[in-house]
Amino acid sequence: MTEVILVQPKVGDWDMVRSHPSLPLSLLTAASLVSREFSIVLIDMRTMNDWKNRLKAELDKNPLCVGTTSLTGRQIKYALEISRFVKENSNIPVVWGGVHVSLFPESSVNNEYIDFIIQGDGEIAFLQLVRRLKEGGGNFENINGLWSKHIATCTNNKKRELCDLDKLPTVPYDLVDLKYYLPSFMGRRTLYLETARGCSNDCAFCYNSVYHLRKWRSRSAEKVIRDITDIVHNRKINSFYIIDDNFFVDLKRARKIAESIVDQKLEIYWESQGITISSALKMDREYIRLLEKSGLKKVHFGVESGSDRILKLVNKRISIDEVLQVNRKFKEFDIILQYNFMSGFPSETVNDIKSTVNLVFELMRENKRAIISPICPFTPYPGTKMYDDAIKTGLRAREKLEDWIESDYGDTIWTSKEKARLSKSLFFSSMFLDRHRQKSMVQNNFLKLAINLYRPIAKFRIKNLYFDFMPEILLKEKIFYRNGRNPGTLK
Ligand code: B12
Ligand code: SF4
Repeated sequence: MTEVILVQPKVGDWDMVRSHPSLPLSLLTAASLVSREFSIVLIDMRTMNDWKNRLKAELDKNPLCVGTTSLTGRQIKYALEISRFVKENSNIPVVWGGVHVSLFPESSVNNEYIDFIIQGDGEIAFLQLVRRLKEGGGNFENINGLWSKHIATCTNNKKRELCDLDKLPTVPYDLVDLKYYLPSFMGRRTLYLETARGCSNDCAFCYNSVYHLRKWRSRSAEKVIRDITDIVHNRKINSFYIIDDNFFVDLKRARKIAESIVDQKLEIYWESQGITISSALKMDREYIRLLEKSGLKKVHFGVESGSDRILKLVNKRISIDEVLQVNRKFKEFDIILQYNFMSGFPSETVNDIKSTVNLVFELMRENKRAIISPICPFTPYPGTKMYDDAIKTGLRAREKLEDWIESDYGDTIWTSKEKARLSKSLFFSSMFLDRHRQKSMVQNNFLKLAINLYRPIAKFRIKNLYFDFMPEILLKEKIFYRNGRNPGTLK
């Protein structure tokens, strides 16, 4: 008997270049409590070509609900495709969670294919909802974080809770066959792992202010180490990608985790998605040596801009000088530093963008392990200070759920045409800037060769901000979307 169906939508471009898709961690984590009481089937659009047949077969068993997830951007298109399919083939309620609908619960729940939205942390609210659906009777009151268009008054529902991560069980990995989901990192199959949520910093563009209400919560070092040890011993996985937005907030906790990895001779590789320049400045050589010894291979810094004026504007609370200090400090360690930048901030000038480009090349020159993510066009997300500012200065707000499909990697609707073009071209060229990043991510040999051949052209374009004639963008669209349809467009 299937009581709950979860369907993982495609993400977008990255589905096509990675060795393996990322773990459906949002759905798995949301289901960590539900899975202890109800039987769940997880269907993945990315790995199952026959997902529609499978979904239809499960719908025929008359489950309590179907759940799916949402990042802002193209994932919405695929989540809508799933939801429409459910509605065309059954009367089963559709539940959405994830970052996007948490930012826009009200406009999203009005979509014809969606019945419920769970805003923010999913674990407790999802369990409560599934229990109520099982009871029948249509009472959905007092479920914190639940939005529904079926109930007129659900005021209490809008207060949402932030879970205590130590009270949650480990992720129900057995709902999937892990072998499909371990992207390759430095030759090792890698598991995505969450150890903390949120961030207490105050960057004016960041979703954290509204999504995690500017609070940082973590699983204790003991629980994290127990999770890791269990996975290493029982699942034979020896590489971890810690997806926390800010792993190093509590340096003592991070130290304990690193020490335990060393003491227990786990011999893992690990990578941290979230570290701030301020945390890195506080680390001394002995601390970084310990991290290196524990198998830390890569960290991701959000630097955002090479212009101190822009850093101030976005309340980043770091300076270019500090970024360079950290870059030099890590030089002697075998740890890759991946820097993230954006372009297209309000009031940003071409000179500011040049400063970003100069910093990018300086970082790579000074530390041979420094690499750069594609320079993303800035997107103002609701709830952030910069969204409110953008609205005041003429942002055309996107109203419906579908309006957001085209927005990942380049929501430039709020800026001038010339600036939008510059940001998008810079983004495209900067995808090819880094040799090391592609080496560990891209598996397709034809793609690898094409990228290597194009790299010198990309470098020339970025250094000179020369983007006048770019047939390569059309070529990319052709290669990626052979059916000629932009994946961001709903049929
Ligand atoms: C892994 C990851 C990815 C994976 C895919 C993830 C996926 N969901 O399919 C990959 C690498 C492919 C990816 C790509 C992108 N990502 Co990404 N990614 C992440 C990352 C690091 C972790 C996501 C995760 O698993 N979190 C852990 C889970 C447990 O948390 P959660 O999703 O919030 O889920 C909870 C609730 O939302 C809820 N919930 C979620 N789904 C559901 C469903 C149901 C039914 C229910 C009841 C509840 C529920 O319950 C969960 C547990 O409480 C986050 C940063 C972060 N720390 O979260 C960024 C993040 C989600 N990505 C982000 C972005 C911007 C992108 C990109 C668009 C661009 C980019 N620059 O990277 C691309 C998309 C590219 C494309 N279109 O091709 C932003 C999202 C902003 C937004 N508004 O959507 C984030 C938050 C990073 C950031 N700091 O800005 N990403
Ligand atoms: S430090 Fe990173 S996660 Fe924290 S608020 Fe700033 S951008 Fe967001």
